[in-house]
Amino acid sequence: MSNTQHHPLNDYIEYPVEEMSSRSLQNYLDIKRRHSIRSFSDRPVPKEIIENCIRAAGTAPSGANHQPWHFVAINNSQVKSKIRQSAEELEQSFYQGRAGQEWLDALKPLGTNANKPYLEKAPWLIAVFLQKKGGVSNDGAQTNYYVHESVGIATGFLLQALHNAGLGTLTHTPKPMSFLSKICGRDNDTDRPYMLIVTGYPEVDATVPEHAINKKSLDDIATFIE
Ligand code: IYR
Repeated sequence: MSNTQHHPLNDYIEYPVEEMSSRSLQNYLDIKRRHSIRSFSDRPVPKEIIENCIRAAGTAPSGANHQPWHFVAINNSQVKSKIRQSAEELEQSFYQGRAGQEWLDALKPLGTNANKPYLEKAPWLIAVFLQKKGGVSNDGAQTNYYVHESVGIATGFLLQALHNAGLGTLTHTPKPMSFLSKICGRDNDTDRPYMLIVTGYPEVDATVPEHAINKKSLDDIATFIE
């Protein structure tokens, strides 16, 4: 039987409009400082921080609240090395032509290449998996809904949480990513690799490509119908 009980919304906080205004601006200024970086320090980051960030990701809304995600957080050197090795092999063929010229041209301003030392150096890699089936109890049978949307939102929450905690982040999507299932001990039939998040302290000489700082203006990204 399904549980149809409802609870009062007792953890909602209403702020005065002026405070909403300053909070919305402050949040924009804070998240605007998040940049994808590719140079990480090997300084350790306590597991508890990663746990809290994954807890935050797990509060994301999802289709029928099925929470169709699984996060594998890795700080084991051998496992990170395996991931680096597999990812670099794939990236080599990507950059040597599999990507096609248009894609390679689009990546040029970022200066990326097949070399991924940060996959070993950063203290934590978080592999995000998407589950097409499983339901709330993750019994494997029930269909999950809007899985890409749900996992995308949860991954956004995770990036925001890591940034808010004071960590640098990189979203990494080696293609194809199926090697991650095996390395992370997930069943590829149920758990599809969605994204790999690299996190840790930025290296002191970390840089951000000019191209990546240029964000579209509000006029470009939004239309208001009043
Ligand atoms: N996965 C490759 C290529 C890459 C693709 C996109 I789209 C990017 O925004 C950045 C990189 C790599 O990590 O190098």
